[in-house]
Amino acid sequence: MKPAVGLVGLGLMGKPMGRNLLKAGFPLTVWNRTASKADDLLREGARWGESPLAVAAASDVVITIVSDPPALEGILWGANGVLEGMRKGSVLVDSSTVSPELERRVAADCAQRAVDFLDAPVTGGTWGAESGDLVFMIGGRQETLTRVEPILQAVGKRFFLLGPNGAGQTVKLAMNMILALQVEAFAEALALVTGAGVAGEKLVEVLQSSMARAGVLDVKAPVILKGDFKPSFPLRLMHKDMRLALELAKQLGITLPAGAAAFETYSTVKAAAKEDVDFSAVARFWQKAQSA
Ligand code: NA7
Repeated sequence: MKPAVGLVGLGLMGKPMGRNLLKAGFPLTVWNRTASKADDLLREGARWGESPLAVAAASDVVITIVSDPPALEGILWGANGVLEGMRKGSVLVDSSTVSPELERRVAADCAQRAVDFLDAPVTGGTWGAESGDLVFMIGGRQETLTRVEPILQAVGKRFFLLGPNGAGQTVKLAMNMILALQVEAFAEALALVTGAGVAGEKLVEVLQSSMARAGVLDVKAPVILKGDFKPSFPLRLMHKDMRLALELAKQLGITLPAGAAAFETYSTVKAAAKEDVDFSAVARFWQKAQSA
């Protein structure tokens, strides 16, 4: 019989992950703060857990994927939280992007309860979540990964075990800093080229045929050229990840000058945004500068 899986957090990433777990035939219990976001999955065969605790109590393996550190602390340690409900010998997999330090606290609490824990943030965006092609960056023990890999195979294709708990988040924060800088670099170059009277499409054509090509720009360059910033990877989440990366650098006594400068730009665009936008909306910074 397939292990019972619990899923807490049905946002842009969590919901398609839930759908793929159901398609792969895992018995699935779900909880989300906004209950209506579970409706589709319940129709597709998931069971509703009355609380994060109830989800954990019904599951052999619990996956959590919520926005940020306060959200994760709330669902784990708040009233009727996940940790209180975890069975001895079960596994908690957290795929939220949070700080490595928070994940080490989660790991310590799990160890007290004889629960195994992996920090396992993902990359691949909503496309990867929908197609089941997410890439996992994992901190924890190999034997724990071996136990849960058949489940994670339903939502992801590559699983990188990077070190002890916290290592998954460390690499994830570094990865998102690279993505933020690549998109920002493109937005600056676009301002330069279009400001000089050359079409942005020409830049993209050359860029993506050159050594400077970036996979993320296959997706983000077209939306930037169209000015269509419907959130796929929301700016508020990228901003949170850059903040966490800079905080980690500070704790380590490392300076990240390009990251810090990009964070200023993302912060300005985020403060000016009236709606939830994609992180590629950072290009608005230069669009505004040019039209001023
Ligand atoms: P979304 O689409 O913003 O979804 C965020 C999820 O987190 C969603 O289920 C939220 O519930 C939940 N959330 C947010 N705050 C809370 C609190 N305080 N308590 C309980 N649940 C909460 O994000 P994504 O799915 O794109 O990303 C999820 C993570 O993966 C994030 O760390 C990314 O950086 C990577 P809601 O539906 O709003 O009630």
